Amino acid sequence: MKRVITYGTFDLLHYGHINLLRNAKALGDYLIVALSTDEFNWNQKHKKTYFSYKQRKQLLEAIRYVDLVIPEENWEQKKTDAHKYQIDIFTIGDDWKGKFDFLKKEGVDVVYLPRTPEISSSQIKADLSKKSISGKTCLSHSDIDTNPTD
Ligand code: C2G
Repeated sequence: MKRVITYGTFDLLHYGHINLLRNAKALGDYLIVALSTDEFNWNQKHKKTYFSYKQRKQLLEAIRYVDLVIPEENWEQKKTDAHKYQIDIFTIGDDWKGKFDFLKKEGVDVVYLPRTPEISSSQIKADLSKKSISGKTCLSHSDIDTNPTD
């Protein structure tokens, strides 16, 4: 059984995250998601999430591709996680390309998956605050002129 792990905040879950999780699961048979805790997000990633760790964990556990959700509490745990969970493949979006190649030395394959370009949690927050300021009726994401090369 091929065991895959990926890491992230997964706030305001969207189809870019789902694409990543589907592609990650397709690399093996069992997918572990190491989900950034609220403390790690705030203190190390300087991200203020909309949903708490508990809420983000609940959402991820409802996704058919996800087999186990564990906490990501620091940048350094990846090496120990690889051994603790007997990981065969580490994967993450290619916005991190090259950053985690050191895991190859632990006998782990490292795969950078294509990121879905036009969507992000911060983009969602920006669009929503723009609309609330303009007082316009709520548009869907597809109504918003997103330049796919952004
Ligand atoms: N992602 C994606 N497409 C998007 C947005 C995100 O493929 N449009 C991917 C990211 O590349 C990442 C995962 O979805 O693999 C989670 O993204 P984030 O929640 O933004 O996580 P990040 O801040 O990249 O945290 O130790 C690693 C970090 O915890 C990664």
